[in-house]
Amino acid sequence: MPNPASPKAELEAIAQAVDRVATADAATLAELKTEYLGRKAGRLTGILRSISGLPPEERRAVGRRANELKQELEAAISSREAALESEVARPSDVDWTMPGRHRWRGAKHPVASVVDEICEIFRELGFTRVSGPEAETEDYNFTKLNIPLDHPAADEHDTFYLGPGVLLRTHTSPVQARTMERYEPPIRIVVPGVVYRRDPFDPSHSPMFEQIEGLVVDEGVSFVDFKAGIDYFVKHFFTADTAVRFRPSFFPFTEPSAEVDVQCQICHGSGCSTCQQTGWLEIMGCGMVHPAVFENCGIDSERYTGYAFGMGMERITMLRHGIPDIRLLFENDMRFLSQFVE
Ligand code: 2NM
Repeated sequence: MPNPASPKAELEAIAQAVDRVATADAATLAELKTEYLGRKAGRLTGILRSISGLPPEERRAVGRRANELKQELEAAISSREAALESEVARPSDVDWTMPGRHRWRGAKHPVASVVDEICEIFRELGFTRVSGPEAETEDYNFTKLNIPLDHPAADEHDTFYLGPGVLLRTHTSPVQARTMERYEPPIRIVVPGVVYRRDPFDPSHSPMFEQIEGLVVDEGVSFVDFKAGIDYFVKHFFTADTAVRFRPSFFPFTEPSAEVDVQCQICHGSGCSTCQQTGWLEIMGCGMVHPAVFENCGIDSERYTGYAFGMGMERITMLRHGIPDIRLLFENDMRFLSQFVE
């Protein structure tokens, strides 16, 4: 190492080394260490050694600066050494290619999501979401709804009886009946809930399924209000350009009654296996509430009119997601359900 012309100039050159240390790789760091702090030929070592030979007026300033730099440089070198060491240690300590342990997150069942979505659409129209008991009486489940007990629906063959006159509700309509008994019109409610029917499990049936039924009761409610309400729902749940049609039908609790079809969401009306080549999918039953139902529930049928509707949630969930078998919605197989994590 050549002796510097001026120790001050050499010290300033050495000061640059601190920055180089900060980014040096292991080999460069070793070289820098020798170059500046080497016991025999280190540049800083040389300066420190030369202090006693300097003119007295320079000694103090050069000595202080040289010691300062030595401390700085040593600190920078050891912190860089520590950083490099931890980098080098990583691959041997940890397998960075190992998949992370993911945190388990629950999610809504696809049927529950559809129920919430539909209730929200009706909420926009002023409907309140209500619920009621799953174990019911024959009176609320059938009689008050204008379904005679000799109707096939009331047969033990179709209904789960818990005891004489007590059963698992076959629809959520008993909640509508209880609401009409308890509250003055205007009434606008949607009632989601599970219902029970003695059907065997197959690709399109389940003995327990989720339904939403709705009811509107007020003065002057007409078939036009009813069609507008259903149309609003369909266009918001499906798409704004989904065609809707009403087909005459029969229910004991409504008159007139209808079935609502929407344009097939799969083929858009041209015909496919989902819509059995008709281009239409049935999504709900509905109608104007039968005056006998109003009278059975304490509502003046001369003063009030109303409409009601009911739809199966599993069926609509299947349409929405293209699910081919209703049983998938009850098995709780995580490989299936995890596809619906939002
Ligand atoms: C449907 C179809 C048509 C309905 C009727 C009533 C009540 F209680 F107001 F009379 N609730 N729900 C109804 C009407 C349900 O489901 C396919």
